[in-house]
Amino acid sequence: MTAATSSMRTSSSATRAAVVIPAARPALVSSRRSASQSSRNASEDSAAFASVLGSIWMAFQPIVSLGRGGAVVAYEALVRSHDAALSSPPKLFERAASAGRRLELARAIRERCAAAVVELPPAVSLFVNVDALDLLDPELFRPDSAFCRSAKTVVLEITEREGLEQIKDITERVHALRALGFRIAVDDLGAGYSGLSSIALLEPEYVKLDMSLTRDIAASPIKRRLVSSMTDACRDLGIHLIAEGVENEGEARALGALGCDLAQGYYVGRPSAAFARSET
Ligand code: G
Ligand code: MN
Repeated sequence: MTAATSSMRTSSSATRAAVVIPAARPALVSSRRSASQSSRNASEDSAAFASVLGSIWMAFQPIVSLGRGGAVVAYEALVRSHDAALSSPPKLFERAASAGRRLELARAIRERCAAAVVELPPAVSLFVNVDALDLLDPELFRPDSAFCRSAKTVVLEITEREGLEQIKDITERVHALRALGFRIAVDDLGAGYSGLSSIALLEPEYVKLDMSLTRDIAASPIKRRLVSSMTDACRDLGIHLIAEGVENEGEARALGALGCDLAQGYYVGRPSAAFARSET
């Protein structure tokens, strides 16, 4: 087992008993469709949305250790669609939200991730993107689901963290996920929305640095200083830092020299349908 994958921190939260998760609050997860919409429209929607669900597939991008000769320690699961009109995840999620089926799409993605976990090489984890809204879905907490049965291998990357502030019992929900065996990552730290407070809120095992900090880091004293502060803080806190969007050797070397232990990006491997590292 690698250093990164064996390092599930024994936080106090991990040892707590599972808490009971209340049903999702309708105001945050309800469909946009009005109750008066005809059943004919509903069945048309249903058929159309089934084809959306049928179009999705998962790509996997490697996360490697910079210090250990580029060994793959994990993959991030990234949703893709065979439908050209839904080519990016935001388009796919917008389409699902407008049909009132966002949670259904997220569940389908998690099911595919659970199926992929069994194909992973030994001691390699799977990072799965989870929107703050998904933390309101009772299905995410159902211990006998295929996804929860894979929990020890899965790191939940919390995205769209603005929504976390609306979830009053977020701490209990994160404790419940840890009790199920999941680890937590804060995604895109340094992107538009400030994420520092979500490190305190979520006490993650991993933090992912947004690719805007990675880009041309060797030539930027300010970026190097910021990342150096983050590597120090993360080392003190027992958090693994992952640099995203590493596109060339210069960025990989600079990040490694600053003490960043893990990297993801086109330089180390493109997203691919198989768990194979595709060198660029
Ligand atoms: O928000 P998140 O970090 O989950 O987004 C990952 C996205 O970034 C994916 O869509 C992936 O295809 C893309 N990506 C992965 N590696 C790189 C990279 O090295 N450069 C750029 N520009 N994009 C990348
Ligand atoms: Mn992500």
